[in-house]
Amino acid sequence: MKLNTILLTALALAPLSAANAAIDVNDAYARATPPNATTSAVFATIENTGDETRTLVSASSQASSIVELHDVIMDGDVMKMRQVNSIIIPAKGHTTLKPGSLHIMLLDVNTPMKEGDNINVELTFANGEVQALTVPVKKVMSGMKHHSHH
Ligand SMILES: [Cu+2]
Repeated sequence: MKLNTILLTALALAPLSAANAAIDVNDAYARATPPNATTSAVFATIENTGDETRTLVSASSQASSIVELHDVIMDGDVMKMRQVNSIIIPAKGHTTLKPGSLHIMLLDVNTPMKEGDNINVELTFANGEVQALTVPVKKVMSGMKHHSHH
């Protein structure tokens, strides 16, 4: 009864972890890179429908060999980005990554990211869960003061 053996093996390998889909990532987008720029950022609303706090501990992308979690702080009148070790998503709540606030920083973009492109982003949580995303690239105002060059 070889067929039965194969069927049982397939059943045993079926995923048991479908219940942990507590993280929903909505409205994700990445900032298109200006000419000659090698940095970009990814923004999204990360929703936690579960009963336990989730902690985002790292992110990665094929679009950039260096990816960091960043926050923006005010240093006097100056907005500064700084790396953070983790981003908390409260139970039954959400955390918004947006310009001028928390974001996923791409620090070594190897190929220019143009509006209409998609990049892959993987989010790793403290419990080992990995969320793979396909993120569209959009043109975004920087959120910080900038001057036009004329
Ligand atoms: Cu940053």
